This record gives sequence, structure tokens and C-alpha cells, in this order.
Amino acid sequence: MTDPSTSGGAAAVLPHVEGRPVVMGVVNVTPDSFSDGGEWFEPQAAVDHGRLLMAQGADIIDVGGESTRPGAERPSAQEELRRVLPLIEVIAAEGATVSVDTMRAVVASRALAAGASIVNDVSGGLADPDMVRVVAQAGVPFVAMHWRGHSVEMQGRAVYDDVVAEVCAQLAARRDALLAAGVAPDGLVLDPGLGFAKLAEHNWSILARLDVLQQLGHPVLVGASRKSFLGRLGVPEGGVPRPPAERDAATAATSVIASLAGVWGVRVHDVPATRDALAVVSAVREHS
Ligand code: PMM
Repeated sequence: MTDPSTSGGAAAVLPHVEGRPVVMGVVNVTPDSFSDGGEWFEPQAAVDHGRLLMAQGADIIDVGGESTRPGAERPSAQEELRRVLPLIEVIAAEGATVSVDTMRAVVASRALAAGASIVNDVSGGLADPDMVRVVAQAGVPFVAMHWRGHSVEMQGRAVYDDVVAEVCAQLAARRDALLAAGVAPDGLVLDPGLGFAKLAEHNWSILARLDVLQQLGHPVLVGASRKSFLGRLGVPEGGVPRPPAERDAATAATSVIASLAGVWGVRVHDVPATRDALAVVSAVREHS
């Protein structure tokens, strides 16, 4: 059998859906993700949840084994593999299109061999010097997110004069480096990294100007789902933010914003809410 992580040469095939963004449903196989930490940590619970998201209409299942919430410590590579591989093997064999959410080349490589077909790296290939080689050789789609450092240090780097211009410039530089290193241009997705080295005001500014990101000429992925800036909506200064599970209506609204801006995809935890919201956008478009 060919190992897709080392075979090279294959054309990157990025899923597209006519008329709406691709919906990437998230399964975090972690004990500590802010959004769904611990819920799908047991292997059977993770498989059940992956199957549920598929049945609910997720186009891609994004499987992660490392929490990236601000301040999180990293698991070992061995532990990350132990978390993600069993789930990927099962749901890929059942027909799911799987992306692996990892910053480690070895995890990306093993995940591709286990059936994943997209690599989603929140560091855009910066955290592990071997990541770009693995992705380029495999010829698979790569999601490169805007990143300014690991979770323990990133919020100290949330400093911008013009967040939209700076995120775009840094993503453009990353795009150039990735393409020069052999990542397939057709499969390169760019992501502004909402919540990563960004304060609430930065996230809102980016959502307001997704059109500028679109001008980079690559598919754009937006990951707003359940992030803390949504939990502070409507809560008075000093009040307690809404918990992550109560941020799905606000998340669905961000999916509408993303769809109106014409992005390629949205990464969400609650697939039915986003699919409904996107169906509204499609219905209005059809009647306008
Ligand atoms: N956010 C998280 C994890 N992975 N990947 C991409 N491409 N974009 C994101 O915004 C993103 C991501 C953090 O959220 P989670 O803990 O809910 O997974």
C-alpha cells in the first residue's frame, strides 16, 4: 500500500460545495480544549461524535489531539498520536473526509497514512520545520493559519496597529514560503486564526473585513466557533462570559457573515446550527 505521507506527486484535492461554504465539524480528542474539552476524550465517544457530525452534514471532520486554548501545555507527540489515530482510522474508513489538526509533522504523516486527506496546522507550518516537507511530498491540501506562537505565550503577542492589514501581510508571506517549499497551490487554504494572538476587538475587525482576506486569492477558512469573544457578547463589563456550549447561536451568525463574504469554509462544533444558517443564506440568494 502506498503511504500517502511519502508518496508525493498526487494532486491536492480540496473539497468544495456549490453555493455555500464547506462545513468542517470539530472533534477535539483532548481533555482540556476550551470548547469541548474532555467530551470526546474516550475513543468510543470520539468515534460516536465523529459519526454524528457526519450524519448532521459536516463535509469534513477535523480531528485534533492538542488543545490550543490560551495557556495550554502541549501533550507529547506519542500522546497526540494515541488520541487521534484510532478515530481517524475508523471514520476515514467509513467515508469521512478527515483533516488532522496538528502542528507536528510526525502526527500529520501518520494521520495521512491512517486515512486523513487534509492537514490543518494552526501554526501554518512554523511550529515544526518538517511539516512543510511532509505536506508537499504527500501533495495534500494544507490549512495554514495565522500564528504568532504557542498557546502559553500567544496572547502577549496580540498587538497590532491594523490587524486586518497585518494578518493579511503575514499570511501572504507564509503563502509565499509554503508555495516555494512545494505545497500545492490549489490545496492551500488560509485562515486568519481568530482568537490566536488576538483580542476580541481584533476578531471582530477580521470578521468585518473577510473580503480583504479573500483578495489573497486562496480559499479562506474561518474558525470562530465557541471562541471567548462570542461568550462576551451582551455581557456587561466585568460580567461572567457565557460558557462555550451557549455560544452556538452566535457561532451560526459568524457562519452567515463568512458565507456572505464568500469564504471557502467554516470550522464549527455545532454542525446543524451552521448548516441551518447557511441554508438561510442560500435560500435568500436564490430569491434575490
Ligand atoms: N481554532 C482552534 C483549533 N484549530 N484550526 C483552524 N484552522 N482554525 C481555527 O480557528 C482553529 C483551529 C481552537 O478551537 P477548538 O479548541 O475549538 O478546536
